[in-house]
Amino acid sequence: MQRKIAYFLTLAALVLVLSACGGNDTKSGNNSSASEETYSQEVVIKASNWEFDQKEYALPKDTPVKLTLENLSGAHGIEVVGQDIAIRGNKSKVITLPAGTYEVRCSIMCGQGHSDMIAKIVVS
Ligand SMILES: [Cu+2]
Repeated sequence: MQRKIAYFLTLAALVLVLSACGGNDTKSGNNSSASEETYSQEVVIKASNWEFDQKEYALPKDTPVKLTLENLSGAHGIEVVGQDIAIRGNKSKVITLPAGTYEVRCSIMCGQGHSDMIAKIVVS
């Protein structure tokens, strides 16, 4: 009888240890994805048919910034010319740029005004 109790206690302890490990795994996973999302500010670019809400967007240099594209009308994307930065649809991306002026264009063929959808990102 005592052996059976000892067996169950061991089993219970094992289950506790295993579930604790599982919990830690999930936590560390969350932490690492959170650190990738660390940024100092968010810049929202609003796109509609067929323009961006601003001609220029100011960003701080060498600083992670969350760049968000919001489609108010139509389906648009953005690409930063000469950089490996592209966002399609209503999404965000954390980017870091050195000082400079960058051209932003719509990256989705969205209709007659597509080629007019150009803005600047000024990083300083
Ligand atoms: Cu377009």
